[in-house]
Amino acid sequence: MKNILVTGACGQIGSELVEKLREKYGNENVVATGHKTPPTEKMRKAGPFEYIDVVRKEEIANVVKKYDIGTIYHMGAILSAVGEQKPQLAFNVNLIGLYNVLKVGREQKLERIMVPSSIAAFGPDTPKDNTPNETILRPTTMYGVTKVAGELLGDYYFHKFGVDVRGMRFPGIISSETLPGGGTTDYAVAIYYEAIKNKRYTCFVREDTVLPMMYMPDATKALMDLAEADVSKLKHHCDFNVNAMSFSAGELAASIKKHIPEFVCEYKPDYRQEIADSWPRSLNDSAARKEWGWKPKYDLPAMTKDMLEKLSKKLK
Ligand code: AKB
Repeated sequence: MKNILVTGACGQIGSELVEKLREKYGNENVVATGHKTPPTEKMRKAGPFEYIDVVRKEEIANVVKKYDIGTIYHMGAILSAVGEQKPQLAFNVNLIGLYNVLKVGREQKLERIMVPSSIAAFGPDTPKDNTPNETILRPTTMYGVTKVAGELLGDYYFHKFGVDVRGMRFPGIISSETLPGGGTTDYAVAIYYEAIKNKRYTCFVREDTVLPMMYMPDATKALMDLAEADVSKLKHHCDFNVNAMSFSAGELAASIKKHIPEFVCEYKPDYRQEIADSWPRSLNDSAARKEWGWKPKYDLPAMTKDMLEKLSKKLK
């Protein structure tokens, strides 16, 4: 088997994905790459690390050649909230960056490219509950626009050039290891940190805002399972809905309060409310379940218990 490269390896999903991939395929066989954020001591010591800017195609091409890469997990991206403030940056990183990865994939005949999409591919006209896999894709954020275009580009490369590109539409991802940066669903991570540190949190979306979410162990498993799925069973490629749990900000606060009774959450919606309101509340993921056996493990109570245990130790 050829080696694996992860872009965005110092980001929220990338950092945990690198660990899981190294556990499974061996430390030396998984090359972590980042743009500006330096890797943790642990990541750098465990295996190879390189800096690349995905906007520069030759930087990706050189690292792919140097390490005899067969699979890229392309996790480097600008998220929704930052994307609204810096649309040109989001366009460059998310779209030009992806296009470069796909071009390198074609030129160097990579075995597989994994590219996450997002619930941000949907928009205010999309059905909000049990959102079908095939539905209206009219996002109202730059991030969402790049995600729809990314899904289409990936499918185009699969059908036109035979590059095996795969991906799923991730909901908000919650993890105890690395903080997300610049997303609309970041409140669902910050709330746990603040509950432990200060017993208070001011949430930037309304109490009744319901969004789909997923715990990180399910997210890394989804990526690795889809990467290993039998291609002959896949009817979809870059646009699988994956559902895990849905809850309102108020329900999230209540689940924390069960463990920390003195915890108080206030709600002061800001510009991110409009973004959250444009996204679905839950997804129909029957295609992912049928085509590659997707099945999440964590619900809200199980996630809250695990998050609070892990963060209490970490923040001691
Ligand atoms: C964001 O909030 O921008 C991301 C996402 C849902 O893709 N977490």
